[in-house]
Amino acid sequence: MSDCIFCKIIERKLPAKIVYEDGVALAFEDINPQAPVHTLIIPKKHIPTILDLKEEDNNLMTHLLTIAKRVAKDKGIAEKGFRIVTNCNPESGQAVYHIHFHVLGGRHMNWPPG
Ligand code: DGP
Repeated sequence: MSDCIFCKIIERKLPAKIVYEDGVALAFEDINPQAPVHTLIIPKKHIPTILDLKEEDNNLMTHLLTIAKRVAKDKGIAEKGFRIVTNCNPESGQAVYHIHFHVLGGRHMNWPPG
């Protein structure tokens, strides 16, 4: 989608520190990290929010979780603990309307989240 920041990162029209890529997904470092590890996992397919998912996207979303697991292991936070977050719509704080998982770790996570 032409005005989507994350689509521009996929197309290399915007720079990002990419840590993983395959045919359907991309992982890159968040520009405004909220923890020592803060990586975003996105599908290459433009899907605005969780509410827009279709049954045909089930495998894709599971694949994103597999990448999140891989990122957590690669960054050494898997055993200590980490958090996967996805925001949906304004009250959640969603700023970029291209589905993404935040992988956060490297510090103690509080609950409830802010
Ligand atoms: P959310 O609020 O859940 O939509 O999270 C969007 C995240 O995207 C936020 O943590 C900051 C990050 N972000 C926004 N613009 C850019 C960008 O241009 N590059 C990178 N690497 N991250 C971005």
